[in-house]
Amino acid sequence: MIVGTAGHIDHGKTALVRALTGVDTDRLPEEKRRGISIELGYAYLDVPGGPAGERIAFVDVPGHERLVRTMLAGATGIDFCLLLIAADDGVMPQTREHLAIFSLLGLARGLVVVTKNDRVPTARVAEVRAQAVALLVGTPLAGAEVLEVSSLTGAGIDALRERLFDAARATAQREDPGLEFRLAVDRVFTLDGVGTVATGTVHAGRVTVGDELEKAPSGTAANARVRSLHAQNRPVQSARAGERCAVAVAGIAHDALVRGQWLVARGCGISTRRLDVLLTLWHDEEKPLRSGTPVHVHVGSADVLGTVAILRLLDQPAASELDVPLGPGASAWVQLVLRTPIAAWHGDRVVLRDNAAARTLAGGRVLDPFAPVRHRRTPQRFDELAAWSREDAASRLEGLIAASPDGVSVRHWALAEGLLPDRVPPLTEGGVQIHDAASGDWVVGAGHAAAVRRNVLETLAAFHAREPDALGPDAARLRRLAAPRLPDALWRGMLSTLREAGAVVLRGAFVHLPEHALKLSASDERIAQKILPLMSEAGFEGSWVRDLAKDLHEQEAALRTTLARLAQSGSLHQVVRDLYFTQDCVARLAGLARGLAGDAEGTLSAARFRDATGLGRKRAIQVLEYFDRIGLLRRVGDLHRVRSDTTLFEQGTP
Ligand SMILES: Nc1nc2c(ncn2[C@@H]2O[C@H](COP(=O)(O)OP(=O)(O)O)[C@@H](O)[C@H]2O)c(=O)[nH]1
Ligand SMILES: [Mg+2]
Repeated sequence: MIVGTAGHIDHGKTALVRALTGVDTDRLPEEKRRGISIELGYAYLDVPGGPAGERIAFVDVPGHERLVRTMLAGATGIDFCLLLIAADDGVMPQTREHLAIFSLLGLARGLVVVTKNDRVPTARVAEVRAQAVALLVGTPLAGAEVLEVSSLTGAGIDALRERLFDAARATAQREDPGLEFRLAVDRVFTLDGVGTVATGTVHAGRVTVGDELEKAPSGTAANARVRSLHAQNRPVQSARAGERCAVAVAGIAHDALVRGQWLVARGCGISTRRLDVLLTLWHDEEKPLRSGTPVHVHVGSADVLGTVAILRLLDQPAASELDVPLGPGASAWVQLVLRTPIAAWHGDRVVLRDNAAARTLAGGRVLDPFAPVRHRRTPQRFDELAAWSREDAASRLEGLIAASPDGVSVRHWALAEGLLPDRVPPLTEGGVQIHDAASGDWVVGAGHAAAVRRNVLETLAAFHAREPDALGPDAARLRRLAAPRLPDALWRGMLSTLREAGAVVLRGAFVHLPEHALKLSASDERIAQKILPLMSEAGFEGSWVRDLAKDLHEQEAALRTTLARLAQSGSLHQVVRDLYFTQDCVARLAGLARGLAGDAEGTLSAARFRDATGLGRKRAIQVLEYFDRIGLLRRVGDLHRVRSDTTLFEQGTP
């Protein structure tokens, strides 16, 4: 269990930790000289009779109003708070502010301790006690026990220690929700012979010596291996959520890691600049909070600047207009838009302070760390946020699948939760699951998948009715018509599911309903029989209508009509006017283009294509432009890329 102190400067926080543990947490020379705490201090206490080795960690925070930022870096992740009030002074500004912070962090476990009771008459202690009880009203700590102590005489210290032991025993029995490891870094230093050491609170999961970790926010991907560990100030093989931990890491220089960053299980690092959170404005705050307000955002041990965008006030169903402010004590879904990227996960606590870092305004918890830039106030998005608000992970995923017509990326969701994608709970609700090599698993709810299928089939039917002489739209066009917002991987998956089920037919670039087949006349068939061998001989060069007419002794105009029909039926391709290629030849050219554009460079120039095919420059360009037109390639400046959404000429596609 981690216990945090709270309270105004000079109210005896450091003295109390010393009385409880024997440790003076004011270690810095400046702290000694000025007699105040500047940095976070740590002390530990063994719990008798608890599970083997159970220990309490104390995080002693500075009380100075200028040091609330430091206080916050130590406050997130604690389990239990000791709110101190000196009997002589009574309630003071940072008593209120620290209480606000712990309340906004959602902390409901704690005690009030009236200190320095050796200094005042009993009547005064009773007065301060009454002040404390009144102060807690309306906070999660309302009704918490109030104890009286003197760190000078030791009165009341044993009783307080016993209370803490009881709380620690209860904490140790809590269940592990199965999240991956993450530690909010609050200090980094180097030790001779050990290297880089980062200390912080383990917010989730477990870590063991030898584990592979990474730094978050990710970006400058720095990988690390755990050399050795201390948990609650003792060398250990393994540490877990709710412990103060020092991790010696190999692979990260000490200056590459700072307070505010995280060490996380390999594969769990994220980086985000938009958080959708459930936010509550502190009930004692005088002014309402408006969209556009610049704020300090505290998450984990990080403090970054950002702005608030109110998405929707809660408990006020009608009010979703943009300019309705959040009143004191009220809650809302808001988006925090950050100036610098941070790492944050679902469920993480957030505290907002004003722009000048002088006042604590609001607090809440992260719903979705990958908040969208657009469509952030739509009914669908509100359904998603309602799903994110559910109690357990499996039910959140189910809710998201139900709320998202365009499917859910399981990898993305798992990252947001702080899970590895392969640890995702089994899905109970039926849905279409699609695996994509690049982006992992996707799920579309059964109802939404059926709607996409219906849409594709109806779009095709309408297309055939409108253009009976065309084979069908190409796959890229069909997607724009039928499912424009569906992610690439899902579109490809849905289309091949439809093909495998025989609901649609793919021919080269084109998609059509199985019952829609172009009728070729007997003379078309006869001509087709004769031209195919000639065209195969022509290979990558293609065949001109005029030359074919000459070779076959056919009328050029009649042959032109026949070839156009054969192209519509998908057995030939007209690359430029009057120049035709066989399906087989185009498939081979497409294979080359895919191969070349899929290599290290990722793009394809006309020159490389010319060299690979042996074509002249002009023809090579014509073929590439044809591939752009039918949606296999996309032109980027002078180069071409394979479109990520295309299924054209993939292996196994006719
Ligand atoms: N008489 C008396 N003095 C105390 C007590 N607790 C702390 N002090 C004194 O109050 C001053 C501030 O204490 P400190 O623990 O540094 O306060 P902090 O700023 O809240 O950490 C020090 O001079 C302490 O010796 C107490 O219970 N009784
Ligand atoms: Mg102190």
